[in-house]
Order: sequence, then C-alpha cells, then structure tokens
Amino acid sequence: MGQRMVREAGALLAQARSVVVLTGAGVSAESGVPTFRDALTGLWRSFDAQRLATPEAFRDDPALVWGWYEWRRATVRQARPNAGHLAVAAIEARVPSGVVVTQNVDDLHERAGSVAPIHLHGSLFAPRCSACAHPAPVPDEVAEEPGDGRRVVPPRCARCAGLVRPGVVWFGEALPAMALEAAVEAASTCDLLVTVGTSGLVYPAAEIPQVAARSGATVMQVNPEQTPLDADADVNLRGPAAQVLPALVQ
Ligand code: BV8
Ligand code: ZN
Repeated sequence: MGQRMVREAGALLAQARSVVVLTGAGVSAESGVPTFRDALTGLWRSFDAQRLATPEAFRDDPALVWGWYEWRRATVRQARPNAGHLAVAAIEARVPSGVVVTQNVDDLHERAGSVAPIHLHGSLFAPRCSACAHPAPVPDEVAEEPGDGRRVVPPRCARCAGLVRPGVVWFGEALPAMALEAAVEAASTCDLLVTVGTSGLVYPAAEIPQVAARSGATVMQVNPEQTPLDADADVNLRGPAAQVLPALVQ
C-alpha cells in the first residue's frame, strides 16, 4: 500500500464531517485476541464457531459453551487495546460526528477511550439469565485461566435460578434492535464509513457498508486481505489496523 494512498485516505478522513467506523474481530487481532475463526483452539478446535455460537449449542452443552466464553473473556482481560483501537478513538474524538459500530464482543474500544461504541453482537461482559434475562454479575477473573476446552458450569440466576448465558448475539438470534437501528441511522447519514478488520461475512452487520455507499458516503476498508466488502469500498487499504489507522490520523 503506497504512501500516496495513505496520504489521500488521511485527507479524506480530515475533511469528513461525520464518520462511522465499523470494526470486526480483525481490529483486536494485534491485541492477541484471536479473530472469530481463530478463537477455536484446544478442545474447541474440533468445533465450528458458527455451531458453538448458537442457542442450540448452549442448550445441548452449557458448560462447554460457557467455558469457551470464559476462556475468551480471560483472553480479553489479559489483552490491551492496540494502536488501531487508539486511532479509532482519536478519529471519533476529532471529527464533528464520530460513531464506532463494532461486531466485537470485547471491551477494547472502551478501554482505548471510545465513548459509547455500538455493540451489534453484544458483549462478553454482560452475561444474563437465559430464562428471565435478568443481568448477571461478570464472573471474577479465575485464578487459573480456563484452559483450552475446559468445561465451566455456568452460574445460576439470582432471581430465578435459570442458567446464566453470555450476553452475546448467537447465530440465529436477532441483533439488539436499538443497536442495529442506531448503526443503520449513522451509516445512512455519514459522509465517510471506515470498515476495519471484518470479513464481511456475517449479516446483517455486513450490510452496513452498503447502506453507507447507497447513501452517497465514501467507504474506506482497512484489511490485510480481500473481502466481499472490496466491492463496496471506494478505497481499499491493504494492511493491518494497528499500522494503517495510526497513519491515517497522524
Ligand atoms: C440473524 C457474537 C435473524 C458471538 C457473532 C442474511 C440476513 C440476516 C441473517 C443471515 C443472512 N444470511 C445468513 C444469516 C444468518 C447469520 C449469518 O450471517 N451467517 C453467516 C455466517 C452467513 N446471521 C445471524 O444469524 C445473525 N442473526 O440474522 O437473526 C433473526 C431475525 C429476527 C429474529 C430472529 C432471528 C446473528 C449474527 C451474529 C453472530 N454473532 N458474534 C461471539 O462472538 O461468540 S458474529 C462473529 O462472527 C463475530 O462477532 C464477527 O462479527 C463475525 C465474523 O467473525 P471473524 O471472521 O473472525 O471476524 P471478522 O468477520 O471480523 O473477520 C476477521 C477479519 O479481520 C478478516 O477479514 C481478516 O482478514 C481481518 N484481519 C485479521 N487481522 C487483521 C485484520 N484486519 C485488520 N487488521 C488486522 N491485524
Ligand atoms: Zn433468571
């Protein structure tokens, strides 16, 4: 990716009045948080994320699914926001209207200073009762990090004794309506949408760049690899977020 391209992209960003930054698991990769498909090591290696991140998997084996999310939460707790997250927070702070929309369930945008990222797929830090939806406390950091594949029996709800589940959106579950509406509203009124580190495979989140493009916004993609979003992008910056994003905001 040439210096000229980065300079031109930086100029586009500098003159944008309202910017939406849409992030996927790739923005946390350089913090050591595996992307969705890489989050399956150890016992989980034999599983397909799309099968494990489902209500059916939790119904059939709650301890396996809860253990996977405990392991992922432990990984996020040990991770630190990277230069990409910090640059996203800088973009948000600098433009007149900056909105961060994330598909990620980690809290690295918040820890990098992003004020109120829109979480389309929920959060590892918002467990709730699977029966009555009562919010449940986030379990303390376990002394020994749950190893790969360790089953962990989920806690019980203080109100109804139902099984506590992760506060994430599983495949086959509807996204939180308010979050999706806010994200679509921001994408349809922004003049620049920067999509970072998402494979553009998961719907309806993958439609957000198209909403921006159809509304006349410029779409800029940051990803080391090609994705289906290449077609919607006016600018394709082929590189890792922690390198490319800081170059855009300097
Ligand atoms: C729903 C939370 C309906 C859980 C996740 C059409 C319309 C609507 C739905 C569908 C549809 N077609 C199919 C569906 C069903 C399904 C779907 O999209 N399936 C796909 C696989 C085809 N969608 C759903 O089920 C959604 N629900 O539609 O419900 C409904 C409506 C009403 C009532 C009832 C039901 C729910 C989808 C949400 C699933 N939950 N996460 C958890 O995290 O455990 S999605 C999960 O996968 C992640 O959050 C992530 O968003 C997504 C993809 O994972 P990854 O590929 O790892 O991550 P990412 O996409 O970000 O890719 C990594 C990228 O980073 C790569 O491109 C890589 O090149 C890049 N990268 C790597 N390193 C770097 C980097 N980039 C920059 N810098 C780097 N250093
Ligand atoms: Zn309950």
